[in-house]
Amino acid sequence: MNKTLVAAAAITLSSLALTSCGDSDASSGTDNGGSGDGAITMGFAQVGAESGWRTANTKSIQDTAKAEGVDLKFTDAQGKQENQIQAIRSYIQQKVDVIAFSPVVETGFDAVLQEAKAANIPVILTDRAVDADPSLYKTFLGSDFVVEGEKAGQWLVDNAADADANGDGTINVVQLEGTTGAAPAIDRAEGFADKIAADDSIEVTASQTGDFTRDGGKQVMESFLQSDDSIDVVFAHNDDMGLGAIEAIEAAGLEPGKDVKIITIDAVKDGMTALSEGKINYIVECNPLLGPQLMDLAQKVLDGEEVPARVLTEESAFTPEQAAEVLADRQY
Ligand code: GYE
Repeated sequence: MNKTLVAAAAITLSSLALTSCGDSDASSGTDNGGSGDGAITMGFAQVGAESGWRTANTKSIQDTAKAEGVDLKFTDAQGKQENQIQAIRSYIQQKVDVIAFSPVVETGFDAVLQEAKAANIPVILTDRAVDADPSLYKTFLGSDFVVEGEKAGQWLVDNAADADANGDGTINVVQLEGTTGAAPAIDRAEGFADKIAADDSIEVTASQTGDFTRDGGKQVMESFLQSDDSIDVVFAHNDDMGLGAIEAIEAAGLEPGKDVKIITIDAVKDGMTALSEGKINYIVECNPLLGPQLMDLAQKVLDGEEVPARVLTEESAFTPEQAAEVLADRQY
């Protein structure tokens, strides 16, 4: 293209951009979702469908949007940050009222968050945090993953004597980490390490990512078992990886929950079932039902109301006996 043509094309593009901007400004005056007379349009960029937790989280968001008349544009990023960034960019282009997303990893979102801010589209983080300037998003709704890791570690400290399956006086723990660089993987490992530091006999002897999937947990556990026959405890950053580890432990001729103790996080139905059967020993709850709080926050943000910078979800933890009691009424 010669220079004149490039200049002509640029002018055409900029006038197009101006026209579409003008149009949307006119419509956003009457349909910004915040005035109460128009539906909110929300762009939601989900991590993927890696676990039972994620499936329940997606359902909660979609069901709540439907029930509350929110026009939800939903993308499954299939675990890839670049897909998520692309989805957020397309929501900016579509001029949605509000963008929400659950960041695959903590870093690398600064540029796209700046773009949303420049376009005046508020962003709500759900479930996972980013390591970015907090003025780039309105609020962060989700669990305290450090506390979850601490609860897991504290249970092990409190049950150390039981956990020493081979009675050699040391408790060898293998850790199945979540997705590398994801907030829950970083924070759960940190909280767990902090608590077990209180007992010198507890040691993490191997730690590797299973990417929050059942298959990942199974494969990593298989390789751990092949290279080490003194594993006392598995700490899995989610139920799915713990369930994968159970398969690997059984295939190796060992009894999960007895020969090898298992601690996980999430408390989804499959995990709670294994817990009630004694195959898992302790589960720390992480609540995926964020839909109602998310839609409520979005409405408040669009109404111009102040929202807290951090909204925490309430959670507990379960032993096998408690799992058996609550299982029938479990929504996820
Ligand atoms: O624990 C895991 C999922 O971000 C809290 O992601 C979430 C985690 C959850 O894949 O199962």
